[in-house]
Amino acid sequence: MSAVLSPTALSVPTTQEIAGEKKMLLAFWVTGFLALMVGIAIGVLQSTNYAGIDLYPYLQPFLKSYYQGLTLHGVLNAFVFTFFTISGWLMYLPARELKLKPMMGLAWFTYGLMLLGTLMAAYAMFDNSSSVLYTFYPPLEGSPWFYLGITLVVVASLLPLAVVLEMRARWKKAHPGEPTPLVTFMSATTLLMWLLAALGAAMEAVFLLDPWSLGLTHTIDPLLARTLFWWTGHPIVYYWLMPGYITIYAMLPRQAGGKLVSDPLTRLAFLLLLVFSVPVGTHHQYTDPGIAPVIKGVVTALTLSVAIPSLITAFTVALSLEYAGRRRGGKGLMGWWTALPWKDASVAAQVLALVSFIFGGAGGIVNASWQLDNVVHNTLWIPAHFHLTVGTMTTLVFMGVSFWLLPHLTGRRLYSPKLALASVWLWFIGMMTWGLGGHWAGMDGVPRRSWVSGLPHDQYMRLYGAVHPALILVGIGGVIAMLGAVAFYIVFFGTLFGRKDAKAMVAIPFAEVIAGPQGSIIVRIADRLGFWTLVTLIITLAVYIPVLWPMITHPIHAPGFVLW
Ligand code: HAS
Ligand code: HEM
Ligand code: CU
Repeated sequence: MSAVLSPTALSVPTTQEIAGEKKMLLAFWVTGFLALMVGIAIGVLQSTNYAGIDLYPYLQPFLKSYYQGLTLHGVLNAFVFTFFTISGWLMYLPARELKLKPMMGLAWFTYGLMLLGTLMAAYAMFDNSSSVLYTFYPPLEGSPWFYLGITLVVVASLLPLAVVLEMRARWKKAHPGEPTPLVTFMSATTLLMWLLAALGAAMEAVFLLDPWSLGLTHTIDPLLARTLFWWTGHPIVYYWLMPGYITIYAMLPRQAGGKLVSDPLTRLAFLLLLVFSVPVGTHHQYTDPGIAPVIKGVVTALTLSVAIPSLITAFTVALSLEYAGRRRGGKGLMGWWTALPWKDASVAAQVLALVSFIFGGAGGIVNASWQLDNVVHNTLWIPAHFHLTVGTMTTLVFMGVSFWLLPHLTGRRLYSPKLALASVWLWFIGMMTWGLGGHWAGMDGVPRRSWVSGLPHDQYMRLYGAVHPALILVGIGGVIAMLGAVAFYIVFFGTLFGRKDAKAMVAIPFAEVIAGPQGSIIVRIADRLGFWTLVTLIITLAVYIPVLWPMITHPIHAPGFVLW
């Protein structure tokens, strides 16, 4: 061990300082989950819509149209919930792992800026001036509050990178030659990936959307805007996934009663996610004109590569869980599976999220395959795919994390562990049912983003009667998941406002590893984060310059539309 602790380089935070850090994460976590609560309440209206039940006439004047609701649902769930929880999580965990004090001023500034941006965008969505959906494709035109608000949220989400890199640098100084501790490594790679990912949306916002919505420019280029959006819009899904993988790799094995099998393989998965996530955004544009077929072919291959780190994850995590189950006395081929601590709601949430992700990931591989995507693009298959990924793999994992994190942060006991467990199963069953119905209906051509229940009933049945059973499943699944959410929020608030209990103060369940980082070449290579960020930037530019060049040299000038 080469570590010579230099007291000037490392000052361990005091109990009082740790209490301040807990308050910081709690603020991020609670704000994120409040946004999710509103988002989920609207989600159920969308699943009943597909089942043929139109609830919007009863919601006047709060939600003027299906599309206002859908914009709120997408933005609050996919952006606000994720950005808040992830930002707090990725700053807090390295601080605890490294036993260092983060730059708290910057952490709170991140929170304030993100909140300001959220309030601006929320105002523009609630006043129905910006029902442009969460992809905000121009030439649909929302208000400047919306675009400026989203811009601030994205800028704020980049600041935690500085907080994490600063702590890592301080730690490295005191531990020369040692690899970055695992959770800090995972947090830093996630945020470095996100830095490169966010460049696309940042360019779209600053050069196209913000000046256009402010009236400084009068037309917009929809194709260029979409392309820049998807530069960010694909890798954002790994920004949602990787923070969940941190708990799956680094905590779940211990919660389940075992150990993580391999530290180097974990780092390899994160390194591959860093390098392959960013350059593949145009797989959302297989049907768009103006992008050369050869590029779409290259992007197909690159997209299939980005599934590899998740396949590594599937095997590494399954082995870690098997190890845990066998330690708990599980025998035979699958005895380890039933021996897992299924009564622990936090474990059940994460394992069930992994099960749903097998289907979410398989659907992703279908989408990635250029020809197959033509069958499912813009159908209900796509939302079904991402309710198993971000809607379950991210959301259910973070719900599960809440069950130990809230007691850890507040010193209050988890309110009703039984109800917590029920909420997990209801969410899983609900989402799997909606996922099944949505994939099925999508294959039969039911479009996404369609207010189908607004049609006269005979017309709805003429168009979609043949797939009505699938659409009923979408409706039923949505209602079951919403019941899960109700149970979850009772536990969430019950814990937040519950009684203090000294025994409730659980420690972060960092897992031990079987194969550690010592002597591993992968670990040594992966730790050169600056180098890998540069490699990723070069690959991204190599893919995007040929995509963007014809668009920049042949601009489109479209006027804006307001369709609502
Ligand atoms: Fe995706 C569209 C391709 C993963 C989210 N995706 C979307 C959209 C969203 C989204 C939001 O190529 C829609 C955007 C919109 O509104 O238009 N996606 C992929 C591929 C993957 C993938 C190849 N997606 C995700 C993740 C998301 C997400 C993760 C959020 C968190 N996706 C696409 C494509 C489109 C797309 C196209 C555009 C389609 C179109 O036409 O518009 C891969 O990363 C998936 C790899 C995953 C796996 C699964 C590994 C399994 C694991 C679980 C193991 C289980 C265990 C439990 C250990 C290969 C890790 C033990 C259990 C036992 C039984 C033993
Ligand atoms: C879209 C239902 C939770 C993110 C949809 C759609 C339905 C739905 C039916 C498709 C709407 C359409 O294409 O017309 C639900 C239900 C939920 C739920 C019933 C829970 C009870 C979530 C969660 C997330 C999420 C937890 C993410 C964290 C999204 C996004 C869209 C969407 C990003 C796409 C919006 C768009 O196309 O503009 N939801 N959802 N949903 N959902 Fe959910
Ligand atoms: Cu994608």
